[in-house]
Amino acid sequence: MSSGEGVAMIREINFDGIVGPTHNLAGLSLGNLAATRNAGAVSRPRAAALEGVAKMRANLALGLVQGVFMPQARPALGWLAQLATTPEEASPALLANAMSASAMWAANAATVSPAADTADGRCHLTVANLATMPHRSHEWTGTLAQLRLAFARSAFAVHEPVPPPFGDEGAANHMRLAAAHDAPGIELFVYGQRGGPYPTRQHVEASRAVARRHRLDPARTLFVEQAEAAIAAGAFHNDVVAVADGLTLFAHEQAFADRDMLHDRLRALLPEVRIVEVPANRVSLGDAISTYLFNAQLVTLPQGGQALIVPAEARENAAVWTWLEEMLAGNGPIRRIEVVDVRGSMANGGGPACLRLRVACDPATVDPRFLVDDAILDGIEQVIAATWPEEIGPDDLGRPTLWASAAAARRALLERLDLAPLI
Ligand code: SUG
Repeated sequence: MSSGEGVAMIREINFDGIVGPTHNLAGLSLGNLAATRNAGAVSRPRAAALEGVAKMRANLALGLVQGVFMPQARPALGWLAQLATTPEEASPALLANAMSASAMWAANAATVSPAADTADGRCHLTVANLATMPHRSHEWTGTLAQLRLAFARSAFAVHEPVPPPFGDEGAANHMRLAAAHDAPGIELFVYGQRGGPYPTRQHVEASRAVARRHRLDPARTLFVEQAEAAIAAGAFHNDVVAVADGLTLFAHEQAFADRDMLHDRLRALLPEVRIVEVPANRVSLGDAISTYLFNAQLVTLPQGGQALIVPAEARENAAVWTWLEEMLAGNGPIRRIEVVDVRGSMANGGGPACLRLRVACDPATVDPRFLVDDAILDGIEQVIAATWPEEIGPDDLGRPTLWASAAAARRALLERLDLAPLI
């Protein structure tokens, strides 16, 4: 698709969700071990949001194209109204579900199929219904409004969520392998069938519906079952145990229910695929999940070669870091490791890859208000530093003063970025 005259320049844009002013640790996600472990602790929304901005700056410094998504209005008044209640009258449990800043994890905003994979040559996005977790089930309306604004041009098709009960958690359960962002790829949809004691959040029928909507070539689309052991160990999304970019699949040995079949099918469809697998006897599923080794941003650098952007927790674990150093010393496709500190988000089980949605498209076709450079990030940083709450404890969630200050902080950011239509 061309943005006008001339040839379209397809780049991968990482859209990061800005950590919202109500970021808190209510422990709402069963099966997300970090979130459960930190339930009831005091959060630091301002520090967490500034960490997110620093991560975006690090991406820009690598020469990547960077975008942003805005926090959503919280408490979620419309959702509470549908439940015939208000922030003042809702039970503490319901109110916590209306106060979550979980829209920051943009990897769960939508599933994206670039134009090169779709029958009509448009880039398709299906907003995720996030139906499994109550606190996430009301995100989609705000997300849809935002995506319709950011991707309004005819180069894109933005779809409403697939209907519940078929849970869909978006790009966190989707991977793409291709020689280039503008070359036809293989799309992998990872779904859960069993999760031990935990819910499976991605239903295969949702994945199949997304693939049909996006008009993908069935011959180049794979539906892959996630391993029950991985979900039971805390991999509530596939992107906690696997990530793909270009021709590289980086995954834990125990990520998939039938690893051998997946490897065979991939090699048959894409002989040049590079499978970088971390064996369980080097890094256990437990270590992989507690460090978020695989919740890394695997990116192709403009000068060529791939970099893996890992959370600081990966450097602090001897087994994980030793494995990464050995990988770098070898002859694999990943030539560089970058470390970012997103501890505030990690406390809720959201690593570097959770915070971003990848969209491969011509940046000229995106609403420019959603694209950032260092100067725009300076402005975002100023608003966060001046208006985001410093701390939120469990008792604060019910305070009208917090609802008012969070609303004012969000409004200040939207006005700063000329995004008042989203208010
Ligand atoms: O859905 N945490 C999120 C983390 C999402 C991570 N995203 C990806 N893996 N792509 C979740 O479990 C915790 C919020 C709370 O408990 O308040 C939370 O929703």
